[in-house]
Amino acid sequence: DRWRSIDRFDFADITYHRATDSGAVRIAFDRPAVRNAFRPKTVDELATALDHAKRQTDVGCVLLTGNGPSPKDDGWAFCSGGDQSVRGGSGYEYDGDEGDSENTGRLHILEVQRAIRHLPKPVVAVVPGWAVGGGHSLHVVCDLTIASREHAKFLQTDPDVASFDSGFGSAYLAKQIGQKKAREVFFLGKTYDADEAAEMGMVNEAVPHDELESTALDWADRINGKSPTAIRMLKYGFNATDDGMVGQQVFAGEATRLAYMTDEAQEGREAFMDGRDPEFEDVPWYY
Ligand code: 1HA
Repeated sequence: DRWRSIDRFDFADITYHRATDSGAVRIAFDRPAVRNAFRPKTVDELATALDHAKRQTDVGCVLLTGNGPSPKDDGWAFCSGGDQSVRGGSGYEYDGDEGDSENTGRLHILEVQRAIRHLPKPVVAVVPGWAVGGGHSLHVVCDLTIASREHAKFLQTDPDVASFDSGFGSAYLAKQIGQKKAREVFFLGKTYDADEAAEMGMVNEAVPHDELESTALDWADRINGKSPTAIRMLKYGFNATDDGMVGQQVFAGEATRLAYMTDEAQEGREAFMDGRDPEFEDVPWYY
């Protein structure tokens, strides 16, 4: 088998695997009976797994997918968005003692979107079935999307259930497929298959269902063969133009990291520690 389970977290709503022979991890929604809808606990687990994946310096790619098929009807899903059965007056609510003591409704899938956006390595949405509502928006924010030709279906139901992702889910989607198409996705709520979604530009490739996971792993292998610094700077460069000052901050942070690796930076630090003036005379003013 090409995957081993990462068991240390004891997740209930997701599964988390590490590739046995490459720097890829696989995070999967594991609520197939409800088309992999997320409840607050699911979102917490997703955030934990993404944070762990971020910190693995030998992991260069995250695959985000949905387990299936459903035990009820064999249906496949990536994710059907927020679990409507736990939606309360101000967001999605924990069902027990977990989470906040006040149990205010949560919309923290948006924090996960930002985690994906800022993750210093590509995240690939691997879509085996339905990508709907907040699940659709998650695939949109991922760096790449690969989808099952037979089973993947893309649908925006947000306005049907009186919800709206006016951030990445719609505005960033418009950057991918154009304004008219993005407004069609939200205002008409049509369902698109994988080939149509690829034609529109929100899916990179539609592949036979049987080859979905192996192709995704091949993509992860390709990414892992490239320069980590170059991939990271490219991802943040792609983001920066749409992310305002935060995009600049993230990109600049990586520039700072590179600068810290120079003799010049070492001299700055050492001079301070030695209590003397820094000697930058030998540093060229590059042009
Ligand atoms: O927009 C946001 C946000 C915006 C800003 C900030 C935060 C946000 C957070 C979340 C969201 C949203 O995600 S809003 C959009 C919520 N999602 C939906 O409106 C999708 C609802 N589901 C469907 O439209 C359909 O179920 C489906 C197109 C995904 C699949 O249809 P299908 O194949 O006909 O299956 P279906 O029979 O409808 O569903 C299978 C089972 O899964 C059903 O349960 P059962 O009758 O077997 O007991 C169904 O109720 C359940 N299910 C599916 N989706 C959800 C769900 N249960 C709870 N929540 C769901 N989202």
